[in-house]
Amino acid sequence: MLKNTLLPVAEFCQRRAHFIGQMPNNSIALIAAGNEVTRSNDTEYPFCQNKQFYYLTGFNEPDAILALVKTDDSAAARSILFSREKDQLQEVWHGRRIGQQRAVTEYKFDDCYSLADIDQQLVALLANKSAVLIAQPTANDFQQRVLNWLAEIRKSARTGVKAPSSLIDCSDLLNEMRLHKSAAELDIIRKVNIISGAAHQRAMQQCQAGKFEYQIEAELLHEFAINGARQAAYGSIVAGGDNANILHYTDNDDVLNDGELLLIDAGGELAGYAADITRTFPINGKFSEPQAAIYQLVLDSQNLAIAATMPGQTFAELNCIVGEFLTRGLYELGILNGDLNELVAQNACKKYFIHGLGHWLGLDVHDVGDYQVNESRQQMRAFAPGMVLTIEPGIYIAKSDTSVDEKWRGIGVRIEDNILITANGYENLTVNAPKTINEIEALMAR
Ligand SMILES: [Mn+2]
Repeated sequence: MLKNTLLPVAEFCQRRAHFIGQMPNNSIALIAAGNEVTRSNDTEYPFCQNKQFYYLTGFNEPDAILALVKTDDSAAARSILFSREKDQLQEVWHGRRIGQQRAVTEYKFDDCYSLADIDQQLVALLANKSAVLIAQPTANDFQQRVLNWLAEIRKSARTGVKAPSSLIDCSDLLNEMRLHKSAAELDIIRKVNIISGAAHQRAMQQCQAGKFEYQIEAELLHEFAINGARQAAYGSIVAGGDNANILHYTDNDDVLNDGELLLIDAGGELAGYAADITRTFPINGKFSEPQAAIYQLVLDSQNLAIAATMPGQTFAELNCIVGEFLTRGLYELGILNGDLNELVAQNACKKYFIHGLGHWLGLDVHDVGDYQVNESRQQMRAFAPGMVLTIEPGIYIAKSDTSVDEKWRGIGVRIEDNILITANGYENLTVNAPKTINEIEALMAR
């Protein structure tokens, strides 16, 4: 295992070899690590590695650059890392560095050089190559640095040296690789789902009217961190009552009111991989009748979508299934009025189900990978074994919505699970976060 990655180094070597196999002949790919970002004066935000760089290296230091150099033979290609030098004083103050030697022995790069040598080395490596590949997203100044290296080579044009003529964004190649998870990646995603599910359980058990949203957030973060998921994968949404109707609510500073629902959308990050789970439950432990009606409708729609998840299925089709089901359900509850067939044809539930049904999940919480969004913006990508995605229907009725009966107002419900596509169907990775009304009420009664 490579430290902090929970993956064998061979997995990163395979990824580089696979990527190199798809690079054009006589090209070089330059993939940059993330940089540290100032939070306040001389302190930084917790470092988050650039995920494209991390995927190919497992190397977790800032500022490094990976160069994959391919001539006309993949077997002769070289993986070269540029990284920070060992520095006793810096390491005493700021932490240990891997250094160049261990980058070669432990991370299995063919060569590793100090960042101090990068200008000279890269100008030599880039000379007479046909193409340079970079991967978005990358820091803006990195693109400028690439252009500067190319300009440096052009200065020697009269000696016969030629600079690469094309600069290609290779993120599609990487994104496509990242969309299909390996067995070892799936083990990590399973683990972080269990940790995150336990955090949702803890939130339900600790919830009480009069507490503040941030106190429940603290319970989630505790459960993530104590199990090794040191960071949340994204800003936790802990939204009581009408706050649930703000989709990306992260203020988390309101008091929790008796009789209202609490929507929590939170997942930990383990070895770079995210979980993304949403649960909605009554603050006092018992669903009111209108809350239960909306909750059961959303849950039934989610179960319907999950049951239809299998290889060959698409988000577009699942959105249709859930759209029709929610529209019929809202009509039966008297929340949507008019001609049922027309409402279904218009997908009228969109008034209350205001986001898409789900997204890819992996190193990024909204993971990379083409949805094949066509002109009508339909998500036609066929699911295949090894893809991981979320299924997260929701119904949001704002407190200010006077078009519905008062009893529905201020109810916001979302239920989100993480689903792996398998050869025969699916595996629900979100196994320990209570979801039925009975399970939730039983856990909260204890
Ligand atoms: Mn999500």
